[in-house]
Amino acid sequence: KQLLIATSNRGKFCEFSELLSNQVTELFSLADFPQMILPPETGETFEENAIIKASYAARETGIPTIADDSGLEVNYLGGRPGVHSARFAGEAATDQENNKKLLYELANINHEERTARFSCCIAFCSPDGTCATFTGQLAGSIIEQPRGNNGFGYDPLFLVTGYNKTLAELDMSIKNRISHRAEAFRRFTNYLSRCNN
Ligand code: ITT
Repeated sequence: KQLLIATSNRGKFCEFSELLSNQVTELFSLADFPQMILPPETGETFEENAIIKASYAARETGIPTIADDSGLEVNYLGGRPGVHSARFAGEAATDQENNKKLLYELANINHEERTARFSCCIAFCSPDGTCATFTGQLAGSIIEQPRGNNGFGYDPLFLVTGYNKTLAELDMSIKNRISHRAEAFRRFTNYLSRCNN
């Protein structure tokens, strides 16, 4: 079985490799197809964008593909940055710049009003264009100073509900049990095992 993980985000790719580590799958990444450029993410939902990425890559390569569209939804900000999480502070923004903008937008907002969630949608598409999607969420809140060095993106600012730690303070093995991406991935593997039986 072959599977392409269509993401140019290294943090996501590491998490998927770990999640897929005990599957008997020949894994491909976008590095195996350097000439391919994913289309712009013009969708308004995580699901639309995940399908845009996965269906394009599957059709171009002939390999069944998963793509992940994910982001942070902050209640006080009406769900922003949402689908714009990767580019919150601008087109080529770094994780640090995005985190800085988030702290700026939440300056002087008290702890109870800083609730947020991570959302993930994984699209699994075949070269013939058929797709299935799987979602996951993780509840938490945004702290005032970054904490921890693991993970990527907004992890250092995201205090996980029920843990006294940010996602960047948790080991990848724990993040990969509880995260939005892990939940969507579990639903994807359940689907695969139903299809194969
Ligand atoms: P690809 O489209 O190539 O997969 P991307 O980073 O552009 O990479 P998205 O458009 O889905 O992907 O944006 C997701 C952004 O949401 C990501 O860049 C982070 O800022 C944030 N994000 C998603 N999952 C996260 C996680 O587990 N931890 C921290 N931040 C996360």
